[in-house]
Amino acid sequence: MRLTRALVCRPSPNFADGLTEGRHGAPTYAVVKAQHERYCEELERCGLKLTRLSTDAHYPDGTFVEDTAILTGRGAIITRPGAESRRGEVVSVREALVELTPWLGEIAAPGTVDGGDVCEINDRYLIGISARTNEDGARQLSAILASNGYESTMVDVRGIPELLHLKSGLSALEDGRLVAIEALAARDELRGYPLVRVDHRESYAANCVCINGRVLIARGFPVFEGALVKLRYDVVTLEMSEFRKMDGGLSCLSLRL
Ligand code: CIR
Repeated sequence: MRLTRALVCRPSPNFADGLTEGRHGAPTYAVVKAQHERYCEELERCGLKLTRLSTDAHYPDGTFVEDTAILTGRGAIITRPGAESRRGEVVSVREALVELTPWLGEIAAPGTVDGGDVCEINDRYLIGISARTNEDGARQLSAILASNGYESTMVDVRGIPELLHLKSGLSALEDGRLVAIEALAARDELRGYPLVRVDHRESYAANCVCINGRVLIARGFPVFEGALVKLRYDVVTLEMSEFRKMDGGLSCLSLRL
């Protein structure tokens, strides 16, 4: 499906106050801004028109817009983020999506879902159960998807401590291949999909994004980049160091439709 638009949100000056396990040090705001601008330029180069949500200092994690909604080809679902500090982020996303999609579903309490736990491949949805997405939220999401004609499968990732979200270790490529870290590659739920496996030393790179024939990946992961090039993907690398420090990956910085 050709994508035409993306929602993004500039990082707030208090970006460093967001949630993080803190394994990679503290981000530098000037570099955060520059990396985000470069990311936005690349989305535009892929043919996407950007809707820029306004930055709100109440939500230092607000730049990770992907967690606030699930976009399908037919409509969208507003999530209820698992982290309480992030719940209010959905308000501005809902306002923007009302104009852009035919219908809006919603996850209700006590369910929680983060968009980072939802991976779409060929109109089927893999829904991660994680520290952020609970079983109730996953069941609600699955029911909304089913009533709109989409199948889904739950993937419990709570036993994989290095994963914040399912998509921290899994991405879908446009031709039906999945990119997966070793800890996910052997899972039954992924059986039948051709896989590009990501070596554990490069696991951060497994979160990547396909847009209109190009694959955007994090810079600095040569083995993974080489594997994609060998498979003839059109690869673009982006510096993501400052977002990684806040446990965010490439996909989390936009909602694409
Ligand atoms: C958080 O912990 O919620 C943010 N600091 C990072 C969220 C990253 N989102 C994503 O991977 N989908």
